[in-house]
Amino acid sequence: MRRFMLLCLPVLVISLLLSGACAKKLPVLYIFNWSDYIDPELIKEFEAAHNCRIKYSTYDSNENMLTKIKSSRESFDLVFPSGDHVSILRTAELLEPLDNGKLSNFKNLDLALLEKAQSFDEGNRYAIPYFWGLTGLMFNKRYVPEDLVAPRSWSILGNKFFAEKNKVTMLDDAREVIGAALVLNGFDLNDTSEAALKAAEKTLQEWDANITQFDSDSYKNEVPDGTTWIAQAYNGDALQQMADNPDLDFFLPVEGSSLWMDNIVMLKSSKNKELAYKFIDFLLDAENAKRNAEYTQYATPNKAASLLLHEDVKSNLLAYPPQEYLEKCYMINAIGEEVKKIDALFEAIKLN
Ligand code: SPD
Repeated sequence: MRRFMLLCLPVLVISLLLSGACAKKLPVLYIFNWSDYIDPELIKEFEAAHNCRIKYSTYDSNENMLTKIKSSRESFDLVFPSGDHVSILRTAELLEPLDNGKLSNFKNLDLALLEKAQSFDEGNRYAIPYFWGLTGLMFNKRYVPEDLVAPRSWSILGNKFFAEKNKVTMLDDAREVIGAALVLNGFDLNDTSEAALKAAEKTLQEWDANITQFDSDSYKNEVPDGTTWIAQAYNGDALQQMADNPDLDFFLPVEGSSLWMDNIVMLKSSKNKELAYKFIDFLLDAENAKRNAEYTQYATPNKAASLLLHEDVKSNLLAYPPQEYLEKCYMINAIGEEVKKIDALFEAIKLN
């Protein structure tokens, strides 16, 4: 027996070494996306189908994503910025122009939405629309009385009911926070005129008396567990929580809101462009895009997928609001150097 073991040992060592070498050889795709923004099963299926590994990291704001991409030595293949940040990344020459001819499922995208995407990506050269959405207010019905939310207005954020309670949060997103105050005051959320920002500042000072924190992730747990009673929230994230918790609700404020489109972009520094194209095409497949939209609860720009959506998903007005509501919303545009005024106001409010 001992002799047999001794004979087998070298064979065992060699095969272990070989299997290690093979595992090391698996191609790796580095993906950097918003948190809770993909069906994890799709990642596993892509890895199995393409015999590769996906190294998946997440962020909770465009600003954090940009800082990490610019400062980190880690390099990503695919990133999922909002429209305004597609322009910023492109101007910084960080994006690879895409050859849409390599994407057999590109044809599934809604032409009207591709047209809209041209406001931040002329000629649809760098960005593939991923999901679109709106921002509103998510609340816990156990703590916020119905008569208080009944007007369905942004102004609830300044209501005296919340004074000294530490129960209100807003997103850690300058464009969304200042944007909400601008929209409440009847301005376009891309307006950086003195009059617009003065009005927004006054409103934000009133809200700030109630606001505990600016954070784009924790509300997803804190509104359900009652740590926070009302939070500015992205619609799909709120719908994910509402799916299994009847105490939660969400509304799109009557004054209007932000409207954004997040996109898949390939970084120029990507080391695995062919595999990255395969992953984009996999996400654009009608059935995969349908599953992804039903999992994340965000609105899909994939027309073929939207035809397959479950009726309850398709008819949800919080994800797919009627045209008359969309007309009251503003796309967050890249506004160049003007954004510094918005950032400065946001920093001042946060420091208050
Ligand atoms: N959990 C996914 C959140 C995606 C939000 N993206 C849009 C941000 C626009 N300011």
